[in-house]
Amino acid sequence: MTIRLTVGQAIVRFLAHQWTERDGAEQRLIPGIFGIFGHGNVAGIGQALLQGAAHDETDLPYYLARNEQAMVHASAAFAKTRNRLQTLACTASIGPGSTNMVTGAALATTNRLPVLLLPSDIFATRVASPVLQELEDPRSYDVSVNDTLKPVSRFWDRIYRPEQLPSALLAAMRVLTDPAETGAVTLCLPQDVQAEAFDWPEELFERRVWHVRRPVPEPAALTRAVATIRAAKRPLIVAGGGSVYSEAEIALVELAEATGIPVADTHAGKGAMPWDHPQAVGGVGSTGTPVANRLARDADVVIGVGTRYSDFTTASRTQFASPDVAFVNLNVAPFDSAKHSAVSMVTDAREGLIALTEALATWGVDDEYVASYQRHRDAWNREVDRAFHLGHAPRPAQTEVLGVLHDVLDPSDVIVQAAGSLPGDLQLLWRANDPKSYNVEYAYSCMGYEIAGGLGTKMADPSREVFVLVGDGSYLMMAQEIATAVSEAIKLNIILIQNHGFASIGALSDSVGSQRFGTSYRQRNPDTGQLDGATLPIDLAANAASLGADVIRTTTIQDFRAAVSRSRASARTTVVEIETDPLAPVPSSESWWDVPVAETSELESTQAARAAYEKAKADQRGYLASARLNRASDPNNQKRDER
Ligand SMILES: Cc1ncc(C[n+]2csc(CCOP(=O)(O)OP(=O)(O)O)c2C)c(N)n1
Ligand SMILES: [Mg+2]
Repeated sequence: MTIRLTVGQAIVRFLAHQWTERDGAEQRLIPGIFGIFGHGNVAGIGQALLQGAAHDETDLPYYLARNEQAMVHASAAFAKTRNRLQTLACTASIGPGSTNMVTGAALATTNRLPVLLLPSDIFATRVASPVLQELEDPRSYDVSVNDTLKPVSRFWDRIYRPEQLPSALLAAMRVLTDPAETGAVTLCLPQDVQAEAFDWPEELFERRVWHVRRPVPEPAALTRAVATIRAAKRPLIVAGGGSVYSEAEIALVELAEATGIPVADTHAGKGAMPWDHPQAVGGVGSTGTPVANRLARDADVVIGVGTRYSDFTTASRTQFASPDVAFVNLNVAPFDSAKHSAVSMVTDAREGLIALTEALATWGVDDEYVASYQRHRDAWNREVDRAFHLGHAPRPAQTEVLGVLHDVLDPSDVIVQAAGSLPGDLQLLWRANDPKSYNVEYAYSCMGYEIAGGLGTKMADPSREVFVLVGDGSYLMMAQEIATAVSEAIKLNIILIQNHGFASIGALSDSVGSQRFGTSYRQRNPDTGQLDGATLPIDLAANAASLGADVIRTTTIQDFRAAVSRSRASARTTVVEIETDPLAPVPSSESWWDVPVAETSELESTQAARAAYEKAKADQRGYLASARLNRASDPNNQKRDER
């Protein structure tokens, strides 16, 4: 039996019948679709969505976004909240509508988050070429602007003929639902092909359940990992996003408690172990806590669980500083598992942790090691309390803003963030009780993710209050999804931190000798010819109000505290603005980040920064030593076995 449908109608019907299953629980893989219509998709996917909703009862709700980049961010945030078991699709028109999705796709792929992109494309028949928004590459008519989505997609295809669609759809679903391969998946849909009819085999539209695999470690890999860990005196676990997506929180705590090993985390792994667990030592790396960073500096074995070891995690390969440091990596992706010459366990995080706990049953670290990091941890927690209640004047410090949020928010409320000085402050100071309360996108650190990401987060879990933290720079880059939140009655709390420019890049600029050049929002000064005139007479709160949000302006921490409570209690999207001092002090991470400084310069500030840079750079490591060989000859191998 066949069913006659257009390509657009077939895609919509197919997507409505895709499910995922893990641990026996089934859920729709794609429970909705974002879009912005243009001539590329209005008559194709657009018609199919209308017909699906009106006549076929195809359950694929449509959400109208305001910017294509933002709709991909929202879908990525949705997928992150749903542990990659579900995501949203995005339909865009041809040309700019589609290229607007490139940044979103890159964000999804770097963060290992599934999103399904359906950019429209130029006519397959080419009879009317060049069409509106066609690139027209003189070297090849086979090139379109959608080719820019290739390097940022984990699967990319263009459907020139209806016959190609079934296999492309199946490949797309496989990549979306594979924990090791997942990321942006792109199916380019020429606008004529979207409207073309075809007789599809009925089975294409049957309910399909995609099992999300949990690979178990190879016994030999487990043996190697256990031997390496047993030889360790000062091991440290680094919990990354993989430990969250695999729902390995309990397994992580069990391994830590059974062995005494402390647990540090990355942005994506934050909250995998609750902050107040005595073995949780906070973020590690360039913006990590001094507790985790001191442990990292001395660690002899680093156990990476579902981490991609970004330069922020390794402090550009300086944080794990012991000369013979060995890595044991648990990762579902061989690509990540093999990093830093590790003893590699290609495994689902939860399965790998359970296997390690069992195999290490009689082993543990020395009591003195535990006592020492816990003493340091207690002192650090007092330091965080101090930063939360700094009393900085006349304008408050950003750390005090975080202090108020820490006091007022419910532990289950969600923080959404991505770029600026906030990710650093949050990784250093924020106390996450569970991983779903912390959605900081720090693989792509994309200004503009914040509000769009908040939207996707709230759509994925309406039961939690979502707090978007956004700097003035990032707000200016992408605030338009407030309109979407208002139209869909999706309630967001948006904390807008006004510090008149880039506090983050200003501090970075200072540290590399570039004197904060071009990092604050100022008018051009006729006397100097530079952007160092008066602060700008712009009103972002008024902008938010114009988009339909309720707005509360605050200047003092006391007012801010009351405003956050009011916003939280309100049913409507509310923006709370606070002006902060971008130069207020923040506790040190005792770490480094590799940002190259000009090797030759006429500026003294740059010369001084270069000297400091070269000194720090000397500590950079290759992490090339084979961990297994280093450990095999360790005389401590058996000593602590039966304690
Ligand atoms: C799309 C994008 N462009 C540029 C950057 C580089 N960048 C990182 S932080 C930042 C400034 C952010 O300013 P704001 O949102 O006001 O935060 P603040 O630094 O003041 O905390 C810039 C330009 C980025 N991360 N993303
Ligand atoms: Mg700013």
